[in-house]
Amino acid sequence: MTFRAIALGTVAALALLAAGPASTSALAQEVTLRSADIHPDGYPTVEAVKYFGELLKERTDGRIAVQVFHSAQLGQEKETIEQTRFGVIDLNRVNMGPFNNLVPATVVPALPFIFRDTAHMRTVMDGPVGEEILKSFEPLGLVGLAFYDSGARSFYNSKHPIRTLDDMKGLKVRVIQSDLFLDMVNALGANATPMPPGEVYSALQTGVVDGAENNWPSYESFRHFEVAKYYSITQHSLSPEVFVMSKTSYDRLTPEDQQIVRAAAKESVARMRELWEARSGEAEAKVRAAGIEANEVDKAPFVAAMQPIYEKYAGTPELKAMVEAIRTTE
Ligand code: BDP
Repeated sequence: MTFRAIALGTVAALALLAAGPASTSALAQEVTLRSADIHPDGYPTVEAVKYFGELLKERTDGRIAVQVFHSAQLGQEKETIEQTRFGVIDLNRVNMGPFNNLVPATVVPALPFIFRDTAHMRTVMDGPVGEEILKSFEPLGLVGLAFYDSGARSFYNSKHPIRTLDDMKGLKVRVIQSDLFLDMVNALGANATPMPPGEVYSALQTGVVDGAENNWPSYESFRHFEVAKYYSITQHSLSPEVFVMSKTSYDRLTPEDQQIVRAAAKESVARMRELWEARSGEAEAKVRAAGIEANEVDKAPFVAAMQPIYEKYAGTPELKAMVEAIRTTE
């Protein structure tokens, strides 16, 4: 035996001795799952995932914990999606939008005016269509766990209120990095510019873009209301949030723990809905008090202009059936 081999063997033996049999097995079982979110601490998605973590901890007697890295600490959504696919990040809360180019079925709930209202969206996402979409993440190396509310997305900009399609003409509008969002906005006559959310504030400030589109809580928490004061209530997309787990991380869990994870994620949905309702009202009140100008919009011309999107993005028999299933859901 060479000196090097003896030395290494000794180190290994000492390490085992130091750890002791009891603590070795406890260590082997304890895991902290790392979860990504671009939103700040306190935002409903961040709090819902923390709640999921509390449920996990409780139900596994502390063996499984969750740490939420909020405020894009782990990167912007496109990057964290990649890292979650390859198991570098265990969990991720992202909008459907950044998944649109990767998972065709995620396009459907993001389609313009597909849902009649939030209640309709919830019923659909809680039902068989939602289950089918959650399963569609598997080929990407992800386990779809749950959908979270994201309200309705509307346009805002620094130039003028949007009342008619004419007001969209030539407007430079930031969109999610998704071909669907790009085409949706171009179909209205604007010039869409895909960009990660973290770059939008300065793009609005410097005039690289004139506007963007988002729900009240994001408009408020990204502070876009400071640099784009015209908020026009088009509510063109109710694209929900999705909570996914890396398949690599999921496969490391026992079947029992996998069930605990799935159930806890589903249970966090109700908590998320309460948090969302409260935050939406607060965010809207806050930006209105800050002096933004909000206006209602006659949606009919917007609905008509966006029709071609359906053929292009949901033209396959499977996706057409999904659209039909949504339309006929009471
Ligand atoms: C927010 C979503 C977030 C998206 C962001 C965006 O919660 O996941 O990244 O919109 O517009 O509403 O990029």
